[in-house]
Amino acid sequence: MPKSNEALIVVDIQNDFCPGGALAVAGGDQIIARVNAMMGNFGCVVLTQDWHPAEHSSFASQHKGAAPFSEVRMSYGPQTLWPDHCIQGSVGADFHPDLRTDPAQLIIRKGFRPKVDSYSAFFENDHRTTTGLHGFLTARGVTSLTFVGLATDYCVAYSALDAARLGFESRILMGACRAIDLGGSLLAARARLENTGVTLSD
Ligand code: VGL
Ligand code: ZN
Repeated sequence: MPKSNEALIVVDIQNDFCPGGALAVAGGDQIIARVNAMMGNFGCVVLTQDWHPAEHSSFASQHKGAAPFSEVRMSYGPQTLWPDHCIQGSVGADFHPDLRTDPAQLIIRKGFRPKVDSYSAFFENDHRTTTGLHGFLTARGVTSLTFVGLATDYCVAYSALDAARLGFESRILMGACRAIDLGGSLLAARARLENTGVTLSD
Protein backbone atom coordinates (compact mmCIF):
# COMPACT_ATOMS: atom_id res chain seq x y z
CA MET A 1 0.00 0.00 0.00
CA PRO A 2 1.38 3.43 -0.85
CA LYS A 3 2.10 5.50 2.26
CA SER A 4 0.50 8.93 2.54
CA ASN A 5 3.69 10.47 3.96
CA GLU A 6 5.81 9.42 0.96
CA ALA A 7 5.90 11.51 -2.19
CA LEU A 8 7.53 10.95 -5.57
CA ILE A 9 8.82 14.17 -7.12
CA VAL A 10 9.20 13.81 -10.89
CA VAL A 11 11.44 16.59 -12.13
CA ASP A 12 11.15 18.21 -15.57
CA ILE A 13 10.56 15.19 -17.85
CA GLN A 14 9.76 17.53 -20.72
CA ASN A 15 10.41 17.34 -24.45
CA ASP A 16 13.16 19.97 -24.38
CA PHE A 17 15.22 17.88 -21.94
CA CYS A 18 14.82 14.70 -23.99
CA PRO A 19 16.71 13.73 -27.18
CA GLY A 20 15.75 16.13 -29.98
CA GLY A 21 14.87 18.89 -27.51
CA ALA A 22 16.43 22.33 -27.11
CA LEU A 23 18.43 21.39 -24.00
CA ALA A 24 18.59 17.65 -24.55
CA VAL A 25 19.96 15.50 -21.76
CA ALA A 26 21.61 12.33 -23.07
CA GLY A 27 19.29 9.38 -22.50
CA GLY A 28 16.66 11.62 -20.92
CA ASP A 29 13.84 9.52 -22.34
CA GLN A 30 15.33 6.24 -21.08
CA ILE A 31 14.09 6.83 -17.54
CA ILE A 32 10.42 7.26 -18.38
CA ALA A 33 9.27 3.63 -18.22
CA ARG A 34 10.81 3.22 -14.77
CA VAL A 35 9.33 6.49 -13.50
CA ASN A 36 5.88 5.54 -14.79
CA ALA A 37 6.09 2.14 -13.12
CA MET A 38 6.89 3.52 -9.67
CA MET A 39 4.15 6.16 -9.48
CA GLY A 40 1.72 3.71 -7.89
CA ASN A 41 4.07 3.12 -4.96
CA PHE A 42 3.64 6.63 -3.54
CA GLY A 43 0.78 8.26 -1.70
CA CYS A 44 1.52 11.49 -3.50
CA VAL A 45 3.00 12.17 -6.94
CA VAL A 46 4.19 15.66 -7.89
CA LEU A 47 5.44 16.65 -11.35
CA THR A 48 7.59 19.71 -11.90
CA GLN A 49 7.60 21.64 -15.15
CA ASP A 50 10.25 24.14 -16.22
CA TRP A 51 8.14 27.01 -17.55
CA HIS A 52 9.95 30.04 -18.93
CA PRO A 53 8.71 33.18 -20.64
CA ALA A 54 10.34 33.68 -24.08
CA GLU A 55 12.55 36.48 -22.73
CA HIS A 56 13.80 34.61 -19.70
CA SER A 57 17.05 35.94 -18.22
CA SER A 58 18.58 32.44 -18.07
CA PHE A 59 18.60 32.29 -21.87
CA ALA A 60 21.92 33.17 -23.57
CA SER A 61 19.82 34.80 -26.31
CA GLN A 62 18.93 37.57 -23.83
CA HIS A 63 22.59 38.49 -23.19
CA LYS A 64 24.37 40.23 -26.03
CA GLY A 65 27.36 38.22 -27.27
CA ALA A 66 26.96 35.50 -24.65
CA ALA A 67 27.20 31.84 -25.64
CA PRO A 68 24.97 29.11 -24.26
CA PHE A 69 26.59 27.30 -21.30
CA SER A 70 28.66 30.35 -20.33
CA GLU A 71 28.15 31.97 -16.94
CA VAL A 72 27.07 35.47 -15.90
CA ARG A 73 26.54 37.26 -12.59
CA MET A 74 22.95 37.95 -11.67
CA SER A 75 21.83 39.97 -8.65
CA TYR A 76 21.41 36.64 -6.81
CA GLY A 77 24.78 35.13 -7.83
CA PRO A 78 26.31 33.22 -10.74
CA GLN A 79 23.90 31.92 -13.37
CA THR A 80 24.62 29.54 -16.24
CA LEU A 81 23.13 30.69 -19.53
CA TRP A 82 21.11 28.10 -21.41
CA PRO A 83 19.78 27.70 -24.91
CA ASP A 84 16.14 28.87 -25.12
CA HIS A 85 14.12 26.00 -23.64
CA CYS A 86 10.77 25.11 -22.07
CA ILE A 87 9.05 28.24 -23.30
CA GLN A 88 5.53 28.50 -21.89
CA GLY A 89 3.00 26.87 -24.19
CA SER A 90 5.57 25.39 -26.58
CA VAL A 91 5.84 21.70 -27.47
CA GLY A 92 9.28 21.72 -25.86
CA ALA A 93 7.72 22.65 -22.53
CA ASP A 94 5.18 19.80 -22.72
CA PHE A 95 5.79 16.68 -20.71
CA HIS A 96 7.27 13.88 -22.79
CA PRO A 97 4.29 12.11 -24.39
CA ASP A 98 5.23 8.78 -22.78
CA LEU A 99 5.24 10.18 -19.24
CA ARG A 100 2.17 9.28 -17.20
CA THR A 101 0.67 12.49 -15.90
CA ASP A 102 -2.70 11.19 -14.64
CA PRO A 103 -1.34 10.00 -11.26
CA ALA A 104 0.02 13.47 -10.46
CA GLN A 105 -1.79 15.29 -7.66
CA LEU A 106 0.17 18.48 -8.23
CA ILE A 107 2.07 19.97 -11.14
CA ILE A 108 4.39 22.69 -10.02
CA ARG A 109 5.73 25.16 -12.56
CA LYS A 110 8.96 27.03 -12.01
CA GLY A 111 11.18 29.54 -13.76
CA PHE A 112 8.28 31.75 -14.87
CA ARG A 113 9.66 34.96 -13.34
CA PRO A 114 11.66 36.68 -16.10
CA LYS A 115 14.50 37.86 -13.86
CA VAL A 116 15.26 34.76 -11.80
CA ASP A 117 15.89 31.15 -12.74
CA SER A 118 14.55 28.27 -10.68
CA TYR A 119 16.33 24.93 -10.58
CA SER A 120 14.87 23.77 -7.28
CA ALA A 121 11.24 22.73 -6.98
CA PHE A 122 11.17 24.58 -3.63
CA PHE A 123 12.99 27.88 -4.09
CA GLU A 124 14.08 29.94 -7.04
CA ASN A 125 17.78 30.58 -7.59
CA ASP A 126 17.69 33.60 -5.26
CA HIS A 127 17.13 30.94 -2.54
CA ARG A 128 14.26 33.05 -1.11
CA THR A 129 11.33 33.07 -3.49
CA THR A 130 9.22 30.00 -2.72
CA THR A 131 7.32 27.90 -5.24
CA GLY A 132 4.79 26.82 -2.61
CA LEU A 133 5.78 23.15 -2.74
CA HIS A 134 6.99 23.13 0.86
CA GLY A 135 3.60 24.34 2.06
CA PHE A 136 1.75 21.77 -0.02
CA LEU A 137 3.82 18.83 1.21
CA THR A 138 3.70 19.97 4.83
CA ALA A 139 -0.06 20.46 4.73
CA ARG A 140 -0.40 16.96 3.30
CA GLY A 141 1.73 15.39 6.05
CA VAL A 142 4.45 14.28 3.63
CA THR A 143 7.81 13.67 5.31
CA SER A 144 9.74 11.50 2.83
CA LEU A 145 10.64 12.47 -0.72
CA THR A 146 12.00 10.42 -3.61
CA PHE A 147 13.36 12.38 -6.57
CA VAL A 148 13.64 11.20 -10.17
CA GLY A 149 13.92 13.04 -13.50
CA LEU A 150 16.04 15.60 -15.34
CA ALA A 151 18.62 16.80 -14.90
CA THR A 152 20.45 15.02 -12.06
CA ASP A 153 23.03 17.77 -11.54
CA TYR A 154 20.68 20.77 -11.83
CA CYS A 155 16.98 20.62 -11.06
CA VAL A 156 17.01 17.21 -9.35
CA ALA A 157 20.05 18.01 -7.19
CA TYR A 158 18.90 21.51 -6.22
CA SER A 159 15.47 20.17 -5.31
CA ALA A 160 16.80 17.32 -3.19
CA LEU A 161 19.27 19.64 -1.42
CA ASP A 162 16.52 22.08 -0.50
CA ALA A 163 14.31 19.19 0.63
CA ALA A 164 16.99 17.89 2.98
CA ARG A 165 17.62 21.40 4.35
CA LEU A 166 13.88 21.78 4.96
CA GLY A 167 13.92 18.59 7.02
CA PHE A 168 12.44 16.05 4.60
CA GLU A 169 13.93 12.61 4.30
CA SER A 170 15.37 13.05 0.84
CA ARG A 171 16.45 10.38 -1.65
CA ILE A 172 17.46 10.40 -5.32
CA LEU A 173 17.12 7.32 -7.50
CA MET A 174 20.13 7.97 -9.70
CA GLY A 175 19.15 5.30 -12.23
CA ALA A 176 15.90 7.16 -12.86
CA CYS A 177 17.74 10.43 -13.57
CA ARG A 178 20.08 11.67 -16.31
CA ALA A 179 22.64 14.49 -16.06
CA ILE A 180 23.70 17.48 -18.16
CA ASP A 181 27.22 17.17 -16.70
CA LEU A 182 28.61 20.58 -17.55
CA GLY A 183 32.19 21.25 -16.40
CA GLY A 184 32.17 18.63 -13.64
CA SER A 185 28.70 19.58 -12.40
CA LEU A 186 27.65 15.97 -11.79
CA LEU A 187 30.60 15.18 -9.53
CA ALA A 188 30.17 18.48 -7.66
CA ALA A 189 26.46 17.82 -7.19
CA ARG A 190 27.15 14.31 -5.87
CA ALA A 191 29.53 15.65 -3.23
CA ARG A 192 27.13 18.37 -2.13
CA LEU A 193 24.22 15.90 -1.96
CA GLU A 194 26.20 13.43 0.14
CA ASN A 195 27.36 16.19 2.51
CA THR A 196 23.80 17.42 2.96
CA GLY A 197 22.40 14.03 3.89
CA VAL A 198 20.57 13.19 0.67
CA THR A 199 20.53 9.42 0.06
CA LEU A 200 21.71 8.43 -3.41
CA SER A 201 20.53 5.02 -4.53
CA ASP A 202 20.36 3.19 -7.84
C1 VGL B 1 17.19 22.54 -15.92
C2 VGL B 1 18.81 23.91 -16.76
C3 VGL B 1 17.88 24.89 -17.03
C4 VGL B 1 16.83 21.22 -15.30
C5 VGL B 1 16.24 23.51 -16.16
O1 VGL B 1 15.65 20.81 -15.38
O2 VGL B 1 17.73 20.57 -14.75
N1 VGL B 1 18.47 22.76 -16.20
N2 VGL B 1 16.59 24.68 -16.73
ZN1 ZN C 1 15.15 26.09 -17.37
